[in-house]
Amino acid sequence: MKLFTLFVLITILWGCAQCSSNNPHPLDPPTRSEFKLIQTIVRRAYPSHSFTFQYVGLDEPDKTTILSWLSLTPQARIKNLPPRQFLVIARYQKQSLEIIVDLAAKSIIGTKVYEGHGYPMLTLDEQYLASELLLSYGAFKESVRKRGLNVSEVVCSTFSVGWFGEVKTPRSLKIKCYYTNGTANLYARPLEGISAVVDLDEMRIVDYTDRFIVAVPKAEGTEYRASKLKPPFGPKLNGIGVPQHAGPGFNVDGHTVSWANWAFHVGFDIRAGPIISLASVYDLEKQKYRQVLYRGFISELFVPYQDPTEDWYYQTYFDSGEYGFGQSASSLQPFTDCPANAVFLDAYYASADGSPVKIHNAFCIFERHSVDIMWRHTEIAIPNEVITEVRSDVSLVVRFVSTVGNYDYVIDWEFKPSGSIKLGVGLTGILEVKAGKYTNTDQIKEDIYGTLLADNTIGIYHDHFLTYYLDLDIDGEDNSFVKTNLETVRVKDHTTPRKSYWAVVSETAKTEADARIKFGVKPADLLVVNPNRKTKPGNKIGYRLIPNSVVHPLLVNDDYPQVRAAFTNYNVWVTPYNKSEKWAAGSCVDRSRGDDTLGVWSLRDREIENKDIVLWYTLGFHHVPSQEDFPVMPTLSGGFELRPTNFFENNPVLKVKSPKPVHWPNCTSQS
Ligand SMILES: *[C@@H]1O[C@H](CO)[C@@H](O)[C@H](O)[C@H]1NC(C)=O
Ligand SMILES: *[C@@H]1O[C@H](CO)[C@@H](O)[C@H](O)[C@H]1NC(C)=O
Ligand SMILES: *[C@@H]1O[C@H](CO)[C@@H](O)[C@H](O)[C@H]1NC(C)=O
Ligand SMILES: *[C@@H]1O[C@H](CO)[C@@H](O)[C@H](O)[C@H]1NC(C)=O
Ligand SMILES: [Cu+2]
Repeated sequence: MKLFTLFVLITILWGCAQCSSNNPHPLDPPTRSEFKLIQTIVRRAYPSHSFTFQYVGLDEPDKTTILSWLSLTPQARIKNLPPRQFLVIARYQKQSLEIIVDLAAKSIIGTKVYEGHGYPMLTLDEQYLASELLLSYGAFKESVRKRGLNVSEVVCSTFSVGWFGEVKTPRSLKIKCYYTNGTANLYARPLEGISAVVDLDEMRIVDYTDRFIVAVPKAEGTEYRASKLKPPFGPKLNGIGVPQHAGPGFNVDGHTVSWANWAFHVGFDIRAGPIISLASVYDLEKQKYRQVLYRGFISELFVPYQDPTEDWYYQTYFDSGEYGFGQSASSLQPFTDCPANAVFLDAYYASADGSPVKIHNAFCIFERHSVDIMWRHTEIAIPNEVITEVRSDVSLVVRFVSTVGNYDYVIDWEFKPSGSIKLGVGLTGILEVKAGKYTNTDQIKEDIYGTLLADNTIGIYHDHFLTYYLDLDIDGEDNSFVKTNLETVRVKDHTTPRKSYWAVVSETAKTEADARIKFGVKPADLLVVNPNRKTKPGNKIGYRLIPNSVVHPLLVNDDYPQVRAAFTNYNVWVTPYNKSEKWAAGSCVDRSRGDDTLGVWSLRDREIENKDIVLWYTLGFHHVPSQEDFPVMPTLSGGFELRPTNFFENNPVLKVKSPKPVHWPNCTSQS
């Protein structure tokens, strides 16, 4: 496959040449040199070693500033870049500080002590330090010895502790440990019965108990590394490549991507991960780009486990607010995570001491030749003629993978020439399991809160909720949210034999209360429309939400984790745009009490009609583990679609210029 390899290389080189840009964008994430400057400025004010950077991110300019900057000519944009300001959230002297740094002024322009409940995101550094503490802790070494194990084969992990009504909530983490001997699948071999609590501000163990012993599950059958697995191997799969002789069909200028009829900006945040901004689609008829999405990102991921016993009840994670979904990014692997025709982008975040850390290949961008049909029709009714018109679909995907401990989340933003944006979520990785005494379901007479997956191995039931922040600006900021319910109507005059039909009953949400939606049995179309713009036939132009993985939380509303995750109580919420309402679980989520969530803000019941509004959408999965999920889980996919609805005057891909057939170069496969 020599020839093929050659033009893949050309593709990759071409891609990288586009990665650096002289056209900075006000929504660009902090660069490596900006991180260094922020570090220097903040360190000057706080030279103490006990000062830690928990979060550093762009404090993005106001929307009006961005929109007026966008209206400038490209030359004027360079000269008039809005001031680069950044938010630093720090821990210092047992307080959480919110510091605003202005780079033009080379100084701190605001400092606030956070007075609310909860703590900022955990740094990787402090999690690592905390996880190491037990290994030299006498009582723990004794516990390991008692279990007949060797402490040199033990690794530990840190777990957020949540909030369960405590009045005092010191900043702390729980530690769980695993046995690695004979496997890389450490999550499969937990040391059950031991619990330890670390005070993070003091970085010491403040509680340790060893209550019971259960043998660690065996290593056999837990391995997932190809190099360690034993024959037989299979199924055998055939390879395929996508030759793109002319390189990718998209352009990446810094963080701005343009492709086919789309243009958008790809940002990165240590907490949110990918942020897509200013997505606009070219309208062939109007001969201009039209605004669709001002800003979209995953605001929070809530993962509550369903085992209420002592060692597990607290496991109710907020993967964004506690762990940092961006900080947990994995470097994407060419040819497997992303196809041969992908272009990669790196990302940076600040470590606990403020230094920039690079995540190599944090994003990949590629054209997906899905072999799906964009549209088609065969007409045989016309005499002496058969008409067949088919267009094959191609889309552009921005992919990102976040590995939060045991789980891997594959996040796709897919842009389609038809104007749709499809948001994909894939769950894979390794289950969190509990060690038990059982080897067969026949032996089980109690609730084990999970599925027996293998000898002594219980996959605990849990959920994954992902809450998306979607600031849609359909042809401008002032939008409305419209519910169109489909209602069954009984026919009253009996002029035909039909007894019923369904009709569309539309309702525009006036305030936030009208826009809290739980998907149920009743079908409804949910639209964000621009009530000030209509199509020629008079329909309001809009985009609609097509849900796919719909679930509702099953915990009671007054259970502590659910109070903290009240934003999952509805699948859809709409709020008026407010720059400071970004994080559905609140600004400081670790040990939060649920008093700063989307659920609380929405109680103000603000007006949302013909206003700049934000749509919040929660998708989810109830995960009842099955044996196929062990020892590593085949990807479980979900997602949703934002689809133009009376946005265009007609099919926007009617006149699409389809890709020409590309013939495979003459080469013989060696495999
Ligand atoms: C524990 O593991 C270490 C390193 O693998 C080894 O040197 C040591 O002999 C082991 N101890 C026991 C008691 O097996
Ligand atoms: C490690 O695993 C091997 C077999 O995989 C076993 O023979 C050995 O005793 C184990 N060592 C410890 C310290 O658990
Ligand atoms: C914006 O949101 C914050 C947090 O909910 C709130 O304190 C503030 O009053 C809001 N601003 C406006 C103008 O509503
Ligand atoms: C590829 O192979 C075909 C059939 O063997 C041959 O006719 C053609 O000339 C070859 N093309 C190139 C570029 O080598
Ligand atoms: Cu799961």
